[in-house]
Amino acid sequence: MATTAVPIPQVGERRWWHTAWEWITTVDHKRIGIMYIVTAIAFFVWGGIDALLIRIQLAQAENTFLSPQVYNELFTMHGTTMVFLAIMPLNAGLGNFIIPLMVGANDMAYPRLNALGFWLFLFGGIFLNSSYLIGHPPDAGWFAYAPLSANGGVMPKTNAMDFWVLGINILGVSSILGSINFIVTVFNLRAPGMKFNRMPLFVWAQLVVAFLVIFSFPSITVASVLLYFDRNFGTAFFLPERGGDPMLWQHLFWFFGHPEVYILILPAFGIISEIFPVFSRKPIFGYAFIAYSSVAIGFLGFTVWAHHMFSVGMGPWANAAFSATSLMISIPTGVKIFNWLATLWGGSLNFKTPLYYGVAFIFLFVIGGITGVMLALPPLDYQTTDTYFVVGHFHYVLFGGAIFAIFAGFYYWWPKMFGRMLSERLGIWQFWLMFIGMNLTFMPMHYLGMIGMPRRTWTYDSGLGFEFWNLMETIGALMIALSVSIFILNAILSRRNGEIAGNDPWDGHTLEWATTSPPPPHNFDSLPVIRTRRPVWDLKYGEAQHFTKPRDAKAAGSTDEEHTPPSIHLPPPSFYPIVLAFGLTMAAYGLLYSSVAFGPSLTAIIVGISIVFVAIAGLASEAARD
Ligand code: HEM
Ligand SMILES: [Cu+2]
Repeated sequence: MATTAVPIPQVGERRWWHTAWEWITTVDHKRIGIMYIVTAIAFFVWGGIDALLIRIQLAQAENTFLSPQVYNELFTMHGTTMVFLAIMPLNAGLGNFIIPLMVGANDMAYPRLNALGFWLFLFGGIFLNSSYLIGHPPDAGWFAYAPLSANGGVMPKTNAMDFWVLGINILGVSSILGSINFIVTVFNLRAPGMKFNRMPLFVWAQLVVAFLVIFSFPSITVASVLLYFDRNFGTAFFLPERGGDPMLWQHLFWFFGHPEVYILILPAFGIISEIFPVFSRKPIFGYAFIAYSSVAIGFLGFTVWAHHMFSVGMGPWANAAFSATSLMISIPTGVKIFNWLATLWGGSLNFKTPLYYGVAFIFLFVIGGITGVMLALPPLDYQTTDTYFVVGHFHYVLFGGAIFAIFAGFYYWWPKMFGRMLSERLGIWQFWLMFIGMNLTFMPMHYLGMIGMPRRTWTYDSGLGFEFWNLMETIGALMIALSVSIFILNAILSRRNGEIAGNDPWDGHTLEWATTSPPPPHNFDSLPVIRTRRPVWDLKYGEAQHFTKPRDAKAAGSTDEEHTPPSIHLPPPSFYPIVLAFGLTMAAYGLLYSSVAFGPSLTAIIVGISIVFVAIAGLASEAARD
């Protein structure tokens, strides 16, 4: 069995298909991480185009730019794309690249499972979006409320929501596999000396997220399979006219849906907890409180789901109980905010792009958190549910929270991933455009919601006082689009001729800064001794000192002297993960058309599942040779 990676052909004889084949069969967590991130950025742009179309439609009263049906499709695909194809895989991509480096491992625990997770994500995303070309895009919202989604005689029957059901399940398998991998990696592959209470806070956050995925996704899997049965096999789980109960859908969906919002935001908390200490040149304040409050949020996150259902008539006792648990979540969240502020307090702040995004994150996330607490009060929720107030709330947490932290993470880790810096100048431009654009887009939504503008309707009458702020929101959305374009430009320019980063451009604390940028396939030649939470800082300054003058970044922590690479066992590349993902997706297409063309569908299902089994056998036999 191979002990190092496949020999890389000499530069002259490399063809593009060599490179493509290497990426298709790669099991290296760093390449998989990059593929996750690049794919997710593409979907982020796609979901952003959906949003721009929605905003153009709403820019004026009584606009007819989009039809009601297309409007429904766009807001459904926008939400589904942003949640499942943008933020989740962006977090998974950063986690994939950074976690093994942070814990001092050579790779993830199950490298081929890792590749499978990526290919399932890519194919699941293509599957969902192929609905534009060969069917009808899902149109019942990202929450797919029954009975609407079950076609209970309300809508003409199309396969739109079957695309949603099957796509979500492919993506669910991907997320669960990825989470198992994160958990095993963090439990088993930490470097000697890295106890749990020395583990970086980003790793803590991702660990909690992995558990949330494993415990919450089964709920949506069950719900969506039952929905598929209602839609295709005449069952009656959610259809009242057949004796079913649409509230059952809401319970099952939100039992997944609320933990899901923490799946989206906890990695952001982790990113901020890494960036603040480095850019204030201090240890993190309240390490244990930040780590354990993530765990507390994870637990409490499973007790609040029905705060999305206050107005469906659960009764005062249930509403009171779910209101109380929801309010409790603000305690561990507030604990984090105070610790972050205390980390910045008195620090010697190094105001670079990651810190800009980080500080903005605090500001915006607190606004979203406060409107969340407001919505957790049933009397206020009665007034504002299904209005734009709610849309304002969740965009402050998702855009101001998750997306701002992800951009902070990009500017922070990009040099590690690609060996070159992103431009500070373009970064600051991008930041201000995004910050102003984001507030211009989402702040007026609170006001519009308060004066009665409903969400999920394709247009509004003139003379209700909605016109001015809707137009401003559309202008804000265009600013965000410009800002994202600047980021993409920045990324391309950095690849071409960005400043060479060096191993440790930010004077970092954690292990990823102890290796080269980008790291070699086996990650580390040697690891520093881990006696504290800041092993790389200790290496540079000794354990006692907390404040020192910033040193010349280029000279920092260089471990890249000439050496012969040690013989480290690296897993061989494998073709089977992509084959397995392909087979499963083919079976999903079969299930999609089972009610219109039974014969061909059955064939696709049988062939698809057979491919899955062949791939599993292939993976198993590879392991035997290993
Ligand atoms: C203090 C913490 C929070 C509380 C108490 C809270 C409370 C609520 C409540 C009561 C609703 C339902 C409003 C309605 O539909 O009438 C809601 C909606 C929502 N929240 Fe939060 N929230 C909190 C934090 C978050 C975070 C951190 C995120 C995401 C990162 C988030 C994302 C959402 C989303 C996406 C919705 C809308 C779901 C939909 O209808 O499609 N919330 N929140
Ligand atoms: Cu919730």
